[in-house]
Amino acid sequence: MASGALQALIFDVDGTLAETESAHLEAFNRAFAEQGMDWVWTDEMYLHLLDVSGGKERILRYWQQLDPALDAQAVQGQIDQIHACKTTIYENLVNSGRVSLRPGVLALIHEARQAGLKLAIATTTTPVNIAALLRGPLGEHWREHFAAIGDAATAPLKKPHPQVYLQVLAELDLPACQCLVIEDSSNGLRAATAAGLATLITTNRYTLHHDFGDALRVVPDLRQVTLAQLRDWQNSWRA
Ligand code: XBP
Ligand code: MG
Repeated sequence: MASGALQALIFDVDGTLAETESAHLEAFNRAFAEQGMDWVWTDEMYLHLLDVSGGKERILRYWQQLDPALDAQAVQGQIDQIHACKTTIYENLVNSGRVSLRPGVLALIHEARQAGLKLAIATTTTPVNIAALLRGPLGEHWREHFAAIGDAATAPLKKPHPQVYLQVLAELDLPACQCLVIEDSSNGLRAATAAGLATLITTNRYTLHHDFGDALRVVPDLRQVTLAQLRDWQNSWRA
């Protein structure tokens, strides 16, 4: 196998494997109500709040916008409680069939596995959310499809920090030049690029306006994207 040949695909989760953010938004608002907060995030607000990766970090940023004098440490316990409530609601929404994989995702996962590539996940979301999303389309043994998973539990420094991508590269035991990332957001692109990784962007309504200048390519979704196409793009990027 040529030294730089494509050996692994690394998938982001939210917005990439599936368009999850409207379900996340509903879960945040229902958690606020259950926790007695009079907050309601509109879709427009959430479009901007998504500039902050990580649900807990997003709640803190919003609270600090409401109260610039907020003592972040003093409210961290309450944020953790709100976020735990949100995660339970989100998991139930996904388990109820609210979210499906984006077009082309499952086909590419199967094609890559059949071609002997390693698959990995690098996300800022919470581990239970990954399981809830993938158990349906990939079955109970969904975890076996992935040689490495980096998430909010393994990488506390959230995108655009490269920590989760550096962790996944180490776990894959592959150089960045033999891997390709599939992402949806500028934070994700920045994190992957900082880890030396070529990144294909699949856009969605929450990220269409983002700066994707450093992307290998930008496509609307994976419907027209084959493994051969990814190899070509990755070879051109390495050249
Ligand atoms: C997107 C995120 C996550 C989700 C919410 O993750 O930034 O925070 O919006 O999930 P990805 P949590 O890196 O997969 O695009 O509330 O579990 O953080
Ligand atoms: Mg994403």
